[in-house]
Amino acid sequence: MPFKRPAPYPHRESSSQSHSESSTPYLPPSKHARISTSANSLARVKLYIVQAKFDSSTLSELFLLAEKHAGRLCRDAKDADVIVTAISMRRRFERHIPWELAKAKAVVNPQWLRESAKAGKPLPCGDYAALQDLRTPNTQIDIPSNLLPPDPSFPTDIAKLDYASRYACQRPSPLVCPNQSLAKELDIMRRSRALEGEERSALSYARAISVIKGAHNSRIYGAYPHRITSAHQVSKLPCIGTKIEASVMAYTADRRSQTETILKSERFQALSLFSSIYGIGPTTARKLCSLGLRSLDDLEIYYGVERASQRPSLAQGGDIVESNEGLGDSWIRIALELREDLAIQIPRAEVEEMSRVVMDELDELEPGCVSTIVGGYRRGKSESSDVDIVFTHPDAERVKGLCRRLVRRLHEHGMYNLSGFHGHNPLRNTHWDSLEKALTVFTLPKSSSLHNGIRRRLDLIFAPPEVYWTAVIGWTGSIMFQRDIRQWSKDKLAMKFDSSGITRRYDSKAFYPKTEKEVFDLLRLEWIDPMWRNADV
Ligand code: DCP
Ligand code: MG
Repeated sequence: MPFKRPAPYPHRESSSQSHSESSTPYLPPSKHARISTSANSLARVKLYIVQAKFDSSTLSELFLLAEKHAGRLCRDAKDADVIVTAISMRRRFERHIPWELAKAKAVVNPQWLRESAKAGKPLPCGDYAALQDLRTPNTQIDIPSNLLPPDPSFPTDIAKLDYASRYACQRPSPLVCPNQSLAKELDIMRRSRALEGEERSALSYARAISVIKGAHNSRIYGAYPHRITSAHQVSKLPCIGTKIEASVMAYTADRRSQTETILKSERFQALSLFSSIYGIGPTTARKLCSLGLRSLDDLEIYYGVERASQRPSLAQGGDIVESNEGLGDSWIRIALELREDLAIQIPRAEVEEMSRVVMDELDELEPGCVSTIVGGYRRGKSESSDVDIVFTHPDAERVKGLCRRLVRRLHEHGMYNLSGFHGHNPLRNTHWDSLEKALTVFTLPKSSSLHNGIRRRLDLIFAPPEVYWTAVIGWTGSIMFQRDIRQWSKDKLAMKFDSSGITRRYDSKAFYPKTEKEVFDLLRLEWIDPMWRNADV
């Protein structure tokens, strides 16, 4: 349900408002914007929130904050001192607020409101400026509108999707489906097969999970409930063989987990633990197990890692590693050191902040780039295990080598600890494209309001403009969704799809759809919004 904007707050500004400067200078991003705020009083600030690009939960969070802390929530941007927006591109912003007006206001990202509310006073707006063009007025690049995010994003016509399709890219898969506990149960079985190197079996489970994630519609289950309760329902689903069907039935009969034995197994626990370390895949995990290792202590001794208290911390701005392939054991030692940080999930606000910080650096290096945060974040996950961002520039020539330059710059500015260019990631063996990319470990700088010192995994992917949207689709995932786009393209259209482009198989002719929707059109697929692409658990 769309979030309803509350009625504007009554104007609490008093006529005796002081215009004295606050001890923290409250600097608008634009020279033209002069905001009268008395010392430390957020309650005097008049706010306007541009609703575009916010999801409903963020919007309700912001309205609640504004209602509680700000002086007034304006109906019209021209009455406001501060405009809060998630939009960062001028072209797109201008669809909502005239540019002349924007130049006279402080235009900030939502973090400004969160932090100001926390601080109980308006923080300097300049640190939270939302629009690149207001910060760098001399670097105007004409970005073709097709590279900007769709606004509003094209609605998904759920009724047109096919719940019983064999392909995840034809089914609407929500983040959490009515059969989520069953999907999780099957995912334990999938993981145990994957850890044991039984890839075909693991894929069958992944496929069954994606079918269950997508098949939550009344046409299959009856009006209510949408939970699988009978063998008859299961028999209507595609891609579920007799063995998995038996597991599904056993689970649905009494909802008792069949996976206790797996979870209790010492081997499963050790393999899961080892493969949770970045860079260790199932094969290495099994090798370590066969050497009799079972715990982290075992692993640390085996790799000669010092105890946590004695370990030297990876210095800020550590080495740039051109590829982790030749690193062998030292890569694992580094990964062990990072383990605790990388296990902490990243909230959406921090994902956005990381993207903003990186984009600012990139803008200094090469003005006019555009980017999309992809991966689980784009599919609506409240927390992510890493941050994936796809970048491009309207001028394809400028994309070449940009990844390396950006990583160097982040390194110089002390924002990352380690980076591998095109490094082989054993966990991502099914998703390797020819795009320039850097798999980095990043830390928000101290100047960031969300600085917390936690090292985060950050994947930077650079695509030429003509394949920007295929890259965005491939990296948005989920894994089974994009895997089935590839399968569908091959089976039905004799085309090859991956993040680096779409080609016709028989003559290798390349296609360059101009928007994300055009990719779906070209592949003769109904449009599915990223929120409905959660075909994995
Ligand atoms: N991907 C893929 N095949 C893989 C791994 C990844 O197609 N084997 C694609 C789809 C993923 C995207 O790349 O959605 C990003 O991969 P992540 O591993 O970062 O996974 P997510 O972002 O989906 O989830 P999270 O990072 O929160 O774990
Ligand atoms: Mg991710």
